[in-house]
Amino acid sequence: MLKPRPTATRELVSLDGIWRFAVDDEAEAAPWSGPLPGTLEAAVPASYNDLFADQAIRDHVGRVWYQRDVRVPRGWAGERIFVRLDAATHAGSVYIGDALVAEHTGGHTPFEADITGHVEAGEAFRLTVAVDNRLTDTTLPPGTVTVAQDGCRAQTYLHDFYNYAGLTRSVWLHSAPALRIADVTVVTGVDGTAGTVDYTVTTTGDADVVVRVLDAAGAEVATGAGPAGRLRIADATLWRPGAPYLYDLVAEVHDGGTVVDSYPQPFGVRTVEVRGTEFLINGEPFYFTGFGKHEDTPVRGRGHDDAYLVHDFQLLDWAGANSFRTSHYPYAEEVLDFADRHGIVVIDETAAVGLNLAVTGGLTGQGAQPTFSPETFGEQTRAAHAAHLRELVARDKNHASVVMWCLANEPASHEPGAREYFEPLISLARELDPTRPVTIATVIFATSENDRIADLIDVVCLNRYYGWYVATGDLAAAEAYLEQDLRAWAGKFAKPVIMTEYGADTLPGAHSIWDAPWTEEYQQALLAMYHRVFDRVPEVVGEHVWNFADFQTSNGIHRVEGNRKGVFTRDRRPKAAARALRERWRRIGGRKPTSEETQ
Ligand code: BDP
Repeated sequence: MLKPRPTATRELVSLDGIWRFAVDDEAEAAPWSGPLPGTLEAAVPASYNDLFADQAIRDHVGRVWYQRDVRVPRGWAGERIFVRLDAATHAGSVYIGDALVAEHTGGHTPFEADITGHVEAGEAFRLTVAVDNRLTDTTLPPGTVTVAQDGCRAQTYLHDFYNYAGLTRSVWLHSAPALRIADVTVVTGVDGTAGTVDYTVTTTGDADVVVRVLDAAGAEVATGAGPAGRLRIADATLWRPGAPYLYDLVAEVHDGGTVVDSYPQPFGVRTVEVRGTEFLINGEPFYFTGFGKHEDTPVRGRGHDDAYLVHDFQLLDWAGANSFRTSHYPYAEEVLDFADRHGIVVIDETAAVGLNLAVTGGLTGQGAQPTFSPETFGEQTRAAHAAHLRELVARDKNHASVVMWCLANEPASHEPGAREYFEPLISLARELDPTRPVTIATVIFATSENDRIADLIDVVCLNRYYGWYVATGDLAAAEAYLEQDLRAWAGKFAKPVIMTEYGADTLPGAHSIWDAPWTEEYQQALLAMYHRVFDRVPEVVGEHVWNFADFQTSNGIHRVEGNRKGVFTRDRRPKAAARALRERWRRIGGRKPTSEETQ
C-alpha cells in the first residue's frame, strides 16, 4: 500500500491535531449519528489511555469515538479523494457524516477509504472514527474479554506491555487522479559495480507507465517503460548499514503528452542473504548490535512522536547500535523511513505476540490449555495472522532497512500444532517476499530438542533470560546454561543465531557490590556475561538487548512501574549499562568480535 506523498499530481492534508472524543459504554452500539456528546477532546496521534485523568477511560474496554470537521480543498474537484489512517489500534470504523466508508481490523497497519462520492471540493464534512481496543483469539495480538455480572468488561492478554489504543498514528486526507499508480514494488540486486532494479508498477486502469531512477542529487541514472522491468544503475552506490544511500524510482502514468500521475518511491540498492551460518548484507557478514524496542513514551503511550523518533535514533547511534527489532508489532512508517535514511537495520515483526498459552499456566497454578487447537488458536487466528502478514509486507517491502521478517514473538513453537500453524505462514512470507529471510523469536520453553519449526526458518532467533527469570542472581550458573543452550541450537540447525532478547530489570540508582538483581551493576554484569558467551559461539551473529527503554506494562502483571529492562529509562536517561554497551558496540562496529577481543 503506497504511503501518501505530495507530488505534482497528488495533494496531502494532515488531519492530526485535536479531535472531539467520547467513550462508548455499549458493546455493539449502532454507529454514532451526529456530533459526539460531551466535551472531551483528544490528541491525534496518541494513545488515548494516558491523556485523561480518569481511570475509567484508561481501563475502558470497547469502543471510543474520535470526530472532527474537515474541509476538502476547493482545488480537488475532479480528483479522487481519500481518507487514510496510518493506524487505528486495534480496529477502526470510519464514517463520513453518517455513512460508513471503511472498516479495518489490525492496530498497526494502515487503511484508507475512497470518499469521493461522499464529499465535495471546497465543502466541509464530519469525519468520525470508532476505535475498538478489544483483543480476542482472532486478533493480533490475541486476548480475552470477560464480562462481570455488573456488565463491566475486562481485558486480559498474553503479553506484558500495556494495551495502548486509539488513533496512534497520523490521519490524512489526500487526493490522487482517477487513473493512477496503485502500487510500486522495487527489488534490487548487485551485478559487479552496477545495481539492478526490478520494478513492478500497478495502475488503476490501462495506462502507459514510465519510470525514472533519480540519484540522491536528483540526477536521472536509469529509465524504463512498461509496468514491469529491470533497470541498471551503472556504478551504483549501495545502501549499507551505517552508510545509507537512497535513490527514487519515479513512476509516472502518461496520457498522450501529459503526466497524469507521478509517484516517487525511495529505495536503496542492497542485497540480503543467509549463507551457512552467516547473515550477509551486500555479500558481507553483518553482526547485529542493538535492541528490541517498543513504541512507548510518557503521556502519548504508543502514539507516534517525531521528537522521540529523532532522539531514539540519536541514542541508537550514541550506543553504537546498528539495528533494532520492531518488537512486538509493525512500527509507524516514519520509523522505517528514518531507518532507511540513517542506515539502521530493522527486523520487522508482526503483531503476533502471545500465541502461547503456557505463559498463563505458571502463576495461576492451572494446567495450561493447548495453544494450538480449534478452541484456542486455530484456523481463524491463522487467517487473521496471514491477512496481517500480507498487509505488513505490502506496506514495508520497499524499505532498504528491513532485512528480515519476524513472524511472531515467543509462540509456543514446542507445542503440538505449532508446525501446522506456522508452516503455511512461513510459506506465505516467502511467497510474498522471496528476497528477505524469515524468522520467529523463540521462547525459552522451546529448546533445540522440542522446538517444532526452527528448521523452517532462516535465522534462529532466541529470547533468553538466564540470570533473570532462570538462575536469578547466579551469573555463573546462567553462563553455563546459556552456552549450553546456544551451542545446542547452533549444532543442531547450522543456521545463524541472533539473541533477540536478553536483559535484566534495573532500577536506576540501585547499587550493590554483590550480584544483586535490580541494580545497575547487575544489568551491566549480566550483559557482559552474555557477550562473553556470544563471542565464544561462532554461529551467533547478533545481539539485541531487551529493551532499549523502560516501558509501560498492564496492571495485571507483577511489575513495579512497568518493565524496567530498559538500558535507558522511559524518559531516555542512560543506566550504567548504556556506557558499557557503547564501549563494546562502537568497538566492534557491526563485525563479530573474537573471543580474544572480549577478554
Ligand atoms: C519476553 C517477552 C517480552 C517481555 C520480556 C520480559 O518477549 O515482551 O517484555 O519477556 O519479561 O518473554 O521482560
